[in-house]
Amino acid sequence: MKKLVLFFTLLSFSLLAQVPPKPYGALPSERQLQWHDTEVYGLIHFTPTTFENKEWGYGDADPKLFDPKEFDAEQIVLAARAGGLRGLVLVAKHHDGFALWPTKTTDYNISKSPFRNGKGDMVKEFEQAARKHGLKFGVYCSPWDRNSAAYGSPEYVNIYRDQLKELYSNYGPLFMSWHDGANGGDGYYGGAREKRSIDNTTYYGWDSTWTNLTRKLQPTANIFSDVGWDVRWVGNEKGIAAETHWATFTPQPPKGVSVAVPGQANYPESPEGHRDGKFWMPAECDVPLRKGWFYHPDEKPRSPDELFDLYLKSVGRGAALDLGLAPDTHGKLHEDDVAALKAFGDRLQKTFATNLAKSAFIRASNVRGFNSRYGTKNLVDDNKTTYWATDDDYKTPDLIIDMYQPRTFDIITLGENVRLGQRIEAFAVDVLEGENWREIYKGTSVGAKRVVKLSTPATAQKVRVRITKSPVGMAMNELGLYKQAE
Ligand code: FUL
Ligand code: CA
Repeated sequence: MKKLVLFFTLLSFSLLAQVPPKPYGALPSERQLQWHDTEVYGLIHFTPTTFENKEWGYGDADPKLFDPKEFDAEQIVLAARAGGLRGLVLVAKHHDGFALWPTKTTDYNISKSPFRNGKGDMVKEFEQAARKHGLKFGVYCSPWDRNSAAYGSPEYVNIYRDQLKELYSNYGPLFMSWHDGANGGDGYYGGAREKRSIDNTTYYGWDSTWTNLTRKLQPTANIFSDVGWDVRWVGNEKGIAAETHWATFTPQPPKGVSVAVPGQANYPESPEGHRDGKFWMPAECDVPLRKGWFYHPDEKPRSPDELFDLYLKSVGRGAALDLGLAPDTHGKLHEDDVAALKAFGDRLQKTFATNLAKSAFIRASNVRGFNSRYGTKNLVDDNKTTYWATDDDYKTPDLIIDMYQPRTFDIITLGENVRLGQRIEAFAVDVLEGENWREIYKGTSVGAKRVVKLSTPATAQKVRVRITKSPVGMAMNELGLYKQAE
């Protein structure tokens, strides 16, 4: 009898150890998980506005102006790839209303330009070049249209939806459908040259557009706007998320409005998001490589140092970096931009080439059910689906990383298996000096990825990571110690 009890006790114990941790809070969809893996991508602005040297085209530029004689989608895609970018979102139509594809919805499109003798489709060229070189592809189609005579009327909303339909139907699976929040003002409007304002809480009917078109025709496309649905705007165009970044968010409608709609988000809360927010809606940090979104000859690209810093403040906070790329009037990226991207990409690659934790012995204060399936080896196997987990009631564990000899590092990466939600609220890192642990960093949220940069490099044989606050047990899939490359 006693033996039987022991047998069943052991059996239930080992079965329990097989059970994965319960998910916590709002969870990402499969499409959002794919987006998290993209990390750094680009946003391309190129229309007649480039040839006018403006930031916002008025909508009256002669299509004949659009004549990029040396246009080369592959040159742009390869420069982006060298920069470590894994996707490209093309502005297929900006506020000026000029469509880069031969659309049936408006005459104001690429077929009226000298580009490829009016036979060109730039969306197609970008799409094919991106896919050829392994980058994901997405589109931005501006709802505000300063060319359209119909802008402001219900008819225009149908035109806009037909434009999306074309973009969703002819360019393969998209990873993003990007929707900006610029909402009316003055423009050409078919020659009326006047100011038109719309009520952005009702005019575009986003709910129906996204439900009936985007989700149906492009189920893989992450819908981006200042209030999601899949990815939220970070609330600034500096490319920076808050140091504490929650991937969860509850878009708050402004005072007097009952629903949160694009262009109406409560921006001050966007960089940080909401702990225990209702939806998984991580931030995208968008920022142009130069000063403007469009190419201007007198501006310069950001330095590799600045770009690396932006990476730390976006991807390194569990968000993503969307870098604006601006082809010049030849139809290529300027050589300065190509060089800046290459230096940034090299810096990323060299910095993250050697994870010092990989050849270390990592001891956890707790492993779920003593089960090696949840062991610490999962932290350094470059596989996001495997993870170190703790018992449910073990919420503040620590990890000791023994590198067998003193090593110098200044970057620490942590990652959570976000399929099980965003769990960690605070953590700290120590190094062993003689007999004593010295704290070298204290941080908050982790999420899909956390990249900590120490202000001064640390040298130690043993490093300790302490989870200091979490409502549930751990599910961590990544741990890294690196030395930043110069
Ligand atoms: C904004 C636009 O007004 C800018 O021109 C640019 O396209 C930026 C990415 O989005 O809403
Ligand atoms: Ca792993």
